[in-house]
Amino acid sequence: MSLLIKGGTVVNADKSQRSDVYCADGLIQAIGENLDVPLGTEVVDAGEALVIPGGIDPHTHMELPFMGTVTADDFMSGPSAGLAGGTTMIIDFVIPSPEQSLLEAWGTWMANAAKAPSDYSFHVAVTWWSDQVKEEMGVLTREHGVNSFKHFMAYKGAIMLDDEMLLNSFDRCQELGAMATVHAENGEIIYYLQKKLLAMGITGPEGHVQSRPPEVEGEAARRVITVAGAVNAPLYVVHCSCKQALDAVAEARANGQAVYGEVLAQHLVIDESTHYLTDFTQAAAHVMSPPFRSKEHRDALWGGLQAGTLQTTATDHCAFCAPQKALGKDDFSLMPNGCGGIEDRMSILWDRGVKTGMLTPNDFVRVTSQAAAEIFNVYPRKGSISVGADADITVWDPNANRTVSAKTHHSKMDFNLYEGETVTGLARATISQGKQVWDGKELRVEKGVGRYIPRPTYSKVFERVKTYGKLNAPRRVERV
Ligand code: URQ
Ligand code: ZN
Ligand code: ZN
Repeated sequence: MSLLIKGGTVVNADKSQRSDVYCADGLIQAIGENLDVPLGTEVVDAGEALVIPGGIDPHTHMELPFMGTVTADDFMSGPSAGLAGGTTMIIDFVIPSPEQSLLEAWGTWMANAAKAPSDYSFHVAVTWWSDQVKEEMGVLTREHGVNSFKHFMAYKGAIMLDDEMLLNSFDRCQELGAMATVHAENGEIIYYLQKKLLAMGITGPEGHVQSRPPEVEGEAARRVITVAGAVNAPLYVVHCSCKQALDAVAEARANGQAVYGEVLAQHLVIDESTHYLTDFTQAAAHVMSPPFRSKEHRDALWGGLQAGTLQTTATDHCAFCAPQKALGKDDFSLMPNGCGGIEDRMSILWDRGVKTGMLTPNDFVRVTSQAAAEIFNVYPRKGSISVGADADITVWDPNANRTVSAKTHHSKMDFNLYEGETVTGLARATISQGKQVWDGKELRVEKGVGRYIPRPTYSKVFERVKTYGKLNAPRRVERV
């Protein structure tokens, strides 16, 4: 199976060049002009389009059991929707129940993901703490290629961790050479405000956003950055949604701390007013955590992405349909939290970021693919158009446009955050493992050909944490 992408401009995060790309055996074999390729090689015409590394979405939840239901997209439909949008790899989450063996949960998620049509990997959530958890984290890094562990500071009474558990787990991450990642919202304040709002009779989706003001996210971000610094653990803050979280990440990075930030496409463009829509189904469809914010916050997030304070973009694709959201029809705190978006992330970033001049095409590649590959240590196998890299490639048409709709998207969700929006920039073709799986109109995916991608520990972020952090440089005084 060999394929030649002809006539395009190869765009990596560091440079762009007009080149053809020859793929065979699932790998990029040659990049250049007038390549000599075997007879029978399939040709994909990329004339005038950009040839970019397939998108990597470092934050998705396929088949996640959560808040009394299971997300609507499974490991076949979700990644297929991603392929139609130019995303060729996801990093999903194994989320054990408290007291559940991490290894047992690992086995469940690996079985679920076996149906995937494209490559995937897993962050593993630490949802409780014990010597067993500590031991299993070691097994997961040594034997299963896990190099990132997720921690939730929200969702009290479910998967929320306290500071002591965070310290234990972050210290273990540092010891193992693994990245600690975190959902930073103060779950105690949220829980308290939820009860107060419900007691006032505020039971609709508008209660969700009022129980999670940006200060609640900012406090958790600052606290978790301090916790990570105390044990010298590199930290990745997922779905930064507000100025307060962004400022916390920026300050930590300016202090030389190994802190990284992620922003979701939807947090860059969707407004908090969606939580106050009078149509319940529409308002409920927007319930995710952290909630959507005002323009001031969105402008700050765009600035953070431009400045490199935020390194990656993701979707947190956690799809619940209207009947599932209705579980919270009388009590917003029972409404399954999550929105979709895996198919639209790259078009949104191009339309609102590159077309408006906030991001260059090279930035676009960095924030949709390369940065995630580097941080989670699969670069340059993933996140680059380079000889020897996996042939996960998107032929990106910077001028074509499409109108987004749940009627035409490939997710199983009955709703689309960007419904009716016409966006410029789309995947004219998507290549996965050297095979064209999307041609701009049809998916040609094959169930189960996706591979689990192991991620080695000690990514380059660990080059910045060789010495102890400012908070705990150990020093001993010899006294006579
Ligand atoms: O918190 C998350 O990241 C998961 C449970 C998805 N839901 C959400 O509202 N972000
Ligand atoms: Zn989260
Ligand atoms: Zn999530």
